[in-house]
Amino acid sequence: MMRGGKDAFRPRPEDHFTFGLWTVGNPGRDPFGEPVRPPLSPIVIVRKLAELGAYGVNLHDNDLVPPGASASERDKIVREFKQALADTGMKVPMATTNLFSDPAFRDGAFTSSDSRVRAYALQKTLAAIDLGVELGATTYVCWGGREGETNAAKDPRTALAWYRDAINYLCEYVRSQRYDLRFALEAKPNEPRGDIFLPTTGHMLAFIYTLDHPEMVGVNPELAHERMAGLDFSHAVAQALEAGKLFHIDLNGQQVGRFDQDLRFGSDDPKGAFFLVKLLEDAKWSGMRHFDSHAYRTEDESGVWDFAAGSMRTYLILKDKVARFNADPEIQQLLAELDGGKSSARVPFSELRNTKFDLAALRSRGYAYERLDQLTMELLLGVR
Ligand code: GCO
Ligand code: MN
Ligand code: MN
Repeated sequence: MMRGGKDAFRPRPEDHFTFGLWTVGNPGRDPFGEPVRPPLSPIVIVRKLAELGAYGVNLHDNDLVPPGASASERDKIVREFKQALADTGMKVPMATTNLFSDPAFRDGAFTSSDSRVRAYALQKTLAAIDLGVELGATTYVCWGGREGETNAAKDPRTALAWYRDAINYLCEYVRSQRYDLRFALEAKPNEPRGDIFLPTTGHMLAFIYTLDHPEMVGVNPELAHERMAGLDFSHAVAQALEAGKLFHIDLNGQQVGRFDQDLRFGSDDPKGAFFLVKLLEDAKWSGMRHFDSHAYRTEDESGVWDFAAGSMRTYLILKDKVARFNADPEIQQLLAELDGGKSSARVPFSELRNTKFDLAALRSRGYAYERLDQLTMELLLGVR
């Protein structure tokens, strides 16, 4: 449906927009500078995002419970956080573990050369799974931010086997607890210095089918991560959708060939963002539209909320453009004219062997993609 009226692009919980506590909570620290914003408490984040029309928040264990908190401190924090969720109707659909901040993970977590670190990473993840499930999460993201720092130390095959053992162990834990939880593996090609094992969504998909319980594991593709590798994000997401493996998605903005920028969704490459929204909406994907991005370092708190509101608004504007694209007679006419015959996929080999093709016609035809693309651009630029 195309939207009209003055609240046309106002987000609502049914739109399934979520933010990480770490995204709006990002204080603006970067490799060259200190934080520029004071920390925001998880409760303030929940209340403000609810006001803006989000569906929920996602979190790493330590976004909510600081490392080293005692059991009673943990329980108090969780109780107060749950109260904020109940007061606002906000949900926690996804949870994850911080396996990258602690210096213990300097050689990775599931692929650290030190088996004690690998065991500690699993112990931390079991506790974080319990926390996520307690908050209602049904998706658990695994992102290996520090897996793969240097090749001198280990055979990558060994590291991948450790990685596999870890995910298998976690699946076994979830089964033993009878949790309603699925894993979503998030690929990223590299950090500023280190490479990361399983660098793209395609690598993750191949890896999943080597696990003990592939049915419990899907992917969490991130726009910025595929773009960093110079890839077309929609193609990665389409492959995941087709395989029934799109369990979650991280939306943001990113220029090709840079380290991750985590820009506001659609603020870079709006055309790519449009085709992504088109893919998700045409597929009627029912999952969460999660924004894994943060405000410019120039911003104060009000700029952070402008960033959050803008992320959702841009998605809804693009969704409206998708409806216009799908209803545009000229665009639809061009699409309808594309195919000139029947597919050979199922015809008997003998029939295909004897088919006569008008090769002169096939060789000389034009596809009118210039017109189609220009019409798409005019629609996006607001003159159509
Ligand atoms: C990054 C990642 C993270 C993960 C998050 C959830 O580049 O820093 O995208 O933001 O998504 O840790 O696992
Ligand atoms: Mn990222
Ligand atoms: Mn991410």
